[in-house]
Formats: sequence, structure tokens, C-alpha cells
Amino acid sequence: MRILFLLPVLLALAVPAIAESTDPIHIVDAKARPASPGGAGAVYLTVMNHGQSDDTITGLSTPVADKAEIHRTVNENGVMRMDAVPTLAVKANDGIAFTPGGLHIMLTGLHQPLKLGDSFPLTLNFTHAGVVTVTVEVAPIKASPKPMADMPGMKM
Ligand SMILES: [Cu+2]
Repeated sequence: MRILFLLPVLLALAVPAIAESTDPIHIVDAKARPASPGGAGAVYLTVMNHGQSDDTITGLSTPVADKAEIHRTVNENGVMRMDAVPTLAVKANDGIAFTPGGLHIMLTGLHQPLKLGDSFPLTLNFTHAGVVTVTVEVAPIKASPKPMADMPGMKM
């Protein structure tokens, strides 16, 4: 009797997990600058939230570096500075572009060189979407980012 009683409860608990498998978070254009081991690397990408609810990036990790953090480049009276951004909101039906001179993902304590043509995994943790892993391609980084307006389905 006890098991029969618990069954509906377990099924109810399983529903949110199933709902989350249709993941509204899309990450595109994940690219890193070439870098030397022991040094720092920078990753640029675009996070799109096609869902109906806001989400938040709460942390990042990669096997190629000790640490992966979101940084924001700030120009304060002509002095460039990088601020760590511990959590970053990605609003519903919106997107965030990490581009040179703006937001970037800083990799510190690289375990291996990042050479042109290499690729490596980067994992982003979201409050709602959970764990999203993308493949980052090591490539020359263009100074001017791709405008968000180019992306289908995005209202900017
Ligand atoms: Cu940085």
C-alpha cells in the first residue's frame, strides 16, 4: 500500500524534469582566442533564451582551465577594467552577446594551449535550464561582433 501511495507523488516530481528537457536556451558562435597554457583565455558566445521565463547563468566550468568566470569590461574615465559578474540574467525571449570589449568569459589557469582549430567543452549552469554544455572553437576573434538583429527569432 505504501508504494502505491508514493507512486503518484513520484510521477508528479518527475514532470518538471521532463518539461525542462525541451530546453529554450540556445548558445551559438562559441569561440575562444588562441592562448598559452598557464595564461588566461577569453571566450565569446551568444546566449539566447527562446523560452517564456527569465533564466540566470549561475556558474561556468571547463576541463581546459582552473576557472571560468563572466567578466565585464568597464571603461571608467578612460581606464579599462574587468569586473567579475557572478550571476547574469538572460531574460525570456531575449539574448546576451559576449563580444570583445564587452562581456566575455575569462578562463584562468589554462591546462593546455588553445590553438587555432582546437575545440573544447564549456559548461554553463542555469537556474532553470540546468546544465548546458557547448563546444568552443579556437578561432581568430573579429573585432566587430555579429549584430543580434541577424539572429532569427530574436526580438531585440
Ligand atoms: Cu576578463
